[in-house]
Amino acid sequence: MKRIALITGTTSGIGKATAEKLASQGLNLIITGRRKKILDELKTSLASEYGIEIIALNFDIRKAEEVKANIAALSKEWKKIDILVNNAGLAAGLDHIQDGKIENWERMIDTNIKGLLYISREVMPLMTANKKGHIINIASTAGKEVYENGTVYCATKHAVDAISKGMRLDLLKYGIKVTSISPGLVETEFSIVRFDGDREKAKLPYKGMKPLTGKDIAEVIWFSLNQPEHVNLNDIVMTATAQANSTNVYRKE
Ligand code: NDP
Ligand code: 8X3
Repeated sequence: MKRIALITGTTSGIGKATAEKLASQGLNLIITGRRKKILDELKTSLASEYGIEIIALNFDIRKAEEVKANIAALSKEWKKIDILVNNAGLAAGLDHIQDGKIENWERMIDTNIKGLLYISREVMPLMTANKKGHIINIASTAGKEVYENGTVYCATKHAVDAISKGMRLDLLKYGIKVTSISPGLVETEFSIVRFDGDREKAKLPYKGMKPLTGKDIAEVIWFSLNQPEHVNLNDIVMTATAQANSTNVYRKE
């Protein structure tokens, strides 16, 4: 039986690279995102290139009812989800907390914390019923330390860290693995979203250094998924060679 992986946020970046990697290894996929056209194109291209079965679910992860309805509508066979990659997320803005926009805070909290919880709440009972599963939560170095102007994004990723620890405790007796992966700078659409579409500003975090790519994260996800049954990778922090932590990046002029 082919494994089934549900990956959230596959319309770009880490999620898209993960979908490509897992499809190339023959897994059947459930891919998700809000941008329907991109999602449907990815579905068609992965199905034709790798001959896998694939379902595209088009919903906003901030809406609990949409999340619930989409998972509930899966057939019995597709509900046998082996792998959940909680990837959908974003940063909005880079401001001192005293100047922060409440709408940005709500977007980040609703997506990165509440959205991750909503989809996990629907998928975890399917895994506990099968007494197997692997949840990969995409956290961040921002979940390990706080940087100036990033308080609320960092808070959401600290929450993801806590959720991973809690899932590991509560799911322990079901044999479900929980892996948290915390990347540093990865060049995706992340920065374009953070700076509200300003592509010039979005390049600045990567100036003079070679950041990680979505593919780099996908490779580590794949490695985590292929450990022997008795082995779980709990907590992986990965950065570009030029990055020591959230604030120390070596940049060539
Ligand atoms: P991208 O912006 O390239 O991708 C984000 C994905 O999340 C998109 O597919 C987007 O799909 C989806 N998404 C965002 N909001 C929603 C929503 N409300 N409902 C459904 N899907 C949503 O960024 P990355 O690939 O870089 O980010 C992926 C994850 O990695 C995030 O959790 C991010 O915090 C984390 N991360 C990123 C790092 C980086 O430097 N890039 C470093 C560390 C962690 P759509 O817009 O179609 O809905
Ligand atoms: C994304 C990486 O450094 O912008 O989580 O917070 S950073």
